[in-house]
Amino acid sequence: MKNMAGVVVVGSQWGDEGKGKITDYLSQKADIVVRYSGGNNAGHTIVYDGKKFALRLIPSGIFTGGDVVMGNGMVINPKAFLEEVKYLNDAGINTDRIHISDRAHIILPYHIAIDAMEESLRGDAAIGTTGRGIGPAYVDKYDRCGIRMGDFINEERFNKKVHSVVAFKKKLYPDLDVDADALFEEYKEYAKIMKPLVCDTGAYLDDAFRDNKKVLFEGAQGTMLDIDYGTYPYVTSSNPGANGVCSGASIGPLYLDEVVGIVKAYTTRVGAGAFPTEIEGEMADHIREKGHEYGTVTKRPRRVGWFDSVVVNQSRRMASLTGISLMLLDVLTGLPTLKLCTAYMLDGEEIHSLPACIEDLERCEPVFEEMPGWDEDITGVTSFEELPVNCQNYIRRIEELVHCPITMFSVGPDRKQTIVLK
Ligand code: 2SA
Ligand code: MG
Repeated sequence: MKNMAGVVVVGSQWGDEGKGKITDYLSQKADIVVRYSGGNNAGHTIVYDGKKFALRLIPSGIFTGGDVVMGNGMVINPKAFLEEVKYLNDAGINTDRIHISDRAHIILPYHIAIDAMEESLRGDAAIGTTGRGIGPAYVDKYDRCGIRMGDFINEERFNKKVHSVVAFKKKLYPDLDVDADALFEEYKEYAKIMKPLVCDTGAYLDDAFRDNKKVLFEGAQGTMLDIDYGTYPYVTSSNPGANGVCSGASIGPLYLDEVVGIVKAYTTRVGAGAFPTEIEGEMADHIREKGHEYGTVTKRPRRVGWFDSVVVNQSRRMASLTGISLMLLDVLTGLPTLKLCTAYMLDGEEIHSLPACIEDLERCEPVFEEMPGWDEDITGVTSFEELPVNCQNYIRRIEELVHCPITMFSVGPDRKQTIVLK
């Protein structure tokens, strides 16, 4: 982080690139850390004080002592939020510094029920959602029947809204089993606890920027899960990339100075959907085990593939990445040959960006280039120069393919294992 005001950290593949780690690292220099999209479908793993923490909703910056903001672009499950607060408080971490947007939408049990119903109705075409009610909560937002934090913390308004929305939903989904009275009774108690944290976070951030505060925006998931430019329909229901920051935090684009793309040295995805560089069998199992590639929230095994520069290049374009942090390099140690996807072949033509239609993406054949791997243990290196030459070459080749400098790389979970390139 240079002399910046706003820095964005975004996942530049399908999520789980290690954003939590880099946000935690960069947030040491930030006054405020903001989440602007998604909800408890995210899973950010952070090692703090030698202990491993998994966060779903609360920004990773909670560990560094600054303020954290949960922006209007988020969908927040109050119950899950309070569980996470308790989890942090039990570990001695203060959570009074959380600011929740009065415009953020809440997730209620009927969203979770609808998520499950829709996934089972989709059968073979199921998206493989995290089952947290994310999609249905965003549907309500855009259908203009969502309940926002500002309404939620006003008992009378919440009571009125929850009854009218539940009645509306029951007409749309006659099988929906939800009791508005019971729901109100339970959730009004959560609202009371959350009320002191709720404010106009857009105004709060504007004041902070004008006060020359340093603000870090923490993306959730990854750009390939973007509702507009991701691998639709196998995406999440928001704009998790840098493109979501302005709308999801209600700030203008000129406050953003740097966008750091978090990129794995290979590729993973959870859930269904096209994945051109996917590998299966022993090699995939090896990478999955070595990289602990299991969902933070759902524990689902992640699908594994080779590095895909078409994906990262598209993410670079969507987010105007100013630098890349290359993660989990150590996982590739010991592999004799590494493959890098440089383009796709579709109907006999070489293409360099993802086709819009999922059926076409499914037909794409990756064009691979091979590079020799390295055997040396790299988990203790402290500079680029200490890396084995084959590893250096791998990094340099990725830079060329994605047209973006690699400014950091990571060789293990510890803060010390994040190396900044000079
Ligand atoms: P949803 O629940 O509606 O957002 O699911 C839609 C798609 O988005 C994918 N998705 C994710 N992909 C990777 N990581 C995510 N977060 C958790 C983690 C996932 C977990 O960090 O490990 O624990 O399983 C995440 N959240 C959503 C999802 O797989 C669907 O493809
Ligand atoms: Mg994750």
